[in-house]
Amino acid sequence: MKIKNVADYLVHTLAEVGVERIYGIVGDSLNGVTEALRAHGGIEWVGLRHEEVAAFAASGESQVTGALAVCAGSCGPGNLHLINGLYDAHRSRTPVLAIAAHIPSAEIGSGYFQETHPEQLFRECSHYCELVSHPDQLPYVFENAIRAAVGQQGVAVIVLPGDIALASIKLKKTSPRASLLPRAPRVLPAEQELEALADLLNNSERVTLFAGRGCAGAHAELIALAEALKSPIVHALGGKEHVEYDNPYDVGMTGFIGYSSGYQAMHSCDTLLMLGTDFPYKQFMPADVNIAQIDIRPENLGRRAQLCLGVVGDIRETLLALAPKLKIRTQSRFLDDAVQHYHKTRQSLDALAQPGKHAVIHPQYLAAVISEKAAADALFTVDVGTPVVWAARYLRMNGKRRLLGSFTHGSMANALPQAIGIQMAAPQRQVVTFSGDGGFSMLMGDIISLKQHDIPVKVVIFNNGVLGFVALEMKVAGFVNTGVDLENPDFARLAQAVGIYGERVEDPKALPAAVERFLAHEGPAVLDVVTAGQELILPPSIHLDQVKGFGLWGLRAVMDGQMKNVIDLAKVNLFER
Ligand SMILES: Cc1ncc(C[n+]2csc(CCOP(=O)(O)OP(=O)(O)O)c2C)c(N)n1
Repeated sequence: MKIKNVADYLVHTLAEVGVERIYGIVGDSLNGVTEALRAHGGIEWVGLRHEEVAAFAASGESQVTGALAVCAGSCGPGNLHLINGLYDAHRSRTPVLAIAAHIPSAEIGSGYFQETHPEQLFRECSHYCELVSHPDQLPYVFENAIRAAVGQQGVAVIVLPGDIALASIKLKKTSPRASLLPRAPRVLPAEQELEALADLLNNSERVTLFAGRGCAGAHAELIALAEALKSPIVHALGGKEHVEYDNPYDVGMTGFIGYSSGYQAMHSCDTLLMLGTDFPYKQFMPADVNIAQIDIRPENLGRRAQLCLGVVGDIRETLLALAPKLKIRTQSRFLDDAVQHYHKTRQSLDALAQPGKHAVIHPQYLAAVISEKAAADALFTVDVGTPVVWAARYLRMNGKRRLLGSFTHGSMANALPQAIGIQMAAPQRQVVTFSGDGGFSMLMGDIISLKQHDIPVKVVIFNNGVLGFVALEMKVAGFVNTGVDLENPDFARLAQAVGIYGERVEDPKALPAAVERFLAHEGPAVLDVVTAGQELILPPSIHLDQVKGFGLWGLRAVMDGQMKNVIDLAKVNLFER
């Protein structure tokens, strides 16, 4: 390709770092870039129906490939629409480059048509965000952006006025790939830190491990640590896919959507070791135990609980170096009790995931059926709302499956857009969403993109006719439900109108066969499952101690002085079953 202008050079640089596609919506100010892509021919333009979807798609892609993904929007409102997906990508710490096309450079500051200031707007959701106002800023601005996104794992934004994109350029070569894509360093704590950590663990009677997404790639080392210390392992949601499988030390989750076994294991230990987790809810952290933390980011240490020791290190590297310093414990009473508690909790959770006696589909059952029938290496995305809860509790991970969501930013409507990017990057894998009816309908315009680009994502809609998570929050806080009802169309017929497979299920008996048909369909497909609206997140048999100490609504309600509400909700749940 002949490099004539800034846009050509941008495309050439992106191809050099292995970018295969750009998600976005075209526009006048982007014409230079789209024309350069057309002329180059090596990078696909994936035109979508909403720029937020483009940013989420790039985020989904980069989270499964680990490589840089790219999205683009035209000037003003075009790139402004990227912002929520970019926040999600940045807070998920995944490398995404956004090209924010801009108004003509000579008009900046004149109150021009569509004028915004993207370099200010995207500052907070990026590591690097710069305006290109002269071709001589290249190659540095492009290269700096790529290195920032990849090296610091997050978003970089290039703000590019349409006229500058078309400006001539003399540069012909970019820096080689090795200099553009910095690899993560090996980060190992200093020897004295490792000694201090080993001392603390060796001198504790009951150690609980609390694992987050920073444990990715450290499954074997974590299990070895639990074996040496005879420790239960609790996980935060972000740790589920990396920690829960093939794990005899697993005692489940904690947090607002967690359950009692996870909570108790963290409160009945004498030392809690946090590993690669930035779990946000301080109120679930024990106050009167020793807490140590290992994290690759120093700023994460101690920001959720008071630590007796904070250690900077990569989890796998640190655990490998720590292992020879640990005394192997033989006494496993604490572990056994925690595991037994988990098995009981698990039984009560699994009892809820049955077809039930009435003609209503419980979302737990739907989640369990999908988990059973999906491919062994399926890639799941889950919408914020109760779909996250059902996925957290009923999706079985195995080290090959992945579970992605908007777990840090907490945005609705993430599942379908992220699935688009994931499926584009992994066309041979089965990609399944757990979509809320609220979340799906927020960005559902892009099922048209599934048809247009033949992206075979499988969309499961938990159609409960309500913004369910918020409805529950309102009940627990003692508010009358307001603004939560959803009047939905038949989403299966909507999908059919778009030209893709759509099936609606209302009868629990029909569900397993419908799920099989839906998953076996080769192209994009929507399964609209009418689920029970009033579903509790708390198991149905509530004991006073559970309500007092454990479980989302129990804990919250006690904090809010709303015990009566919890008991009322439990009655609703029992009655409905
Ligand atoms: C963009 C955005 N808007 C609003 C919220 C607040 N919120 C969190 S969950 C939720 C309800 C989700 O409803 P739905 O997708 O129908 O799933 P459900 O909880 O009913 O299963 C809302 C409104 C949010 N997290 N993100």
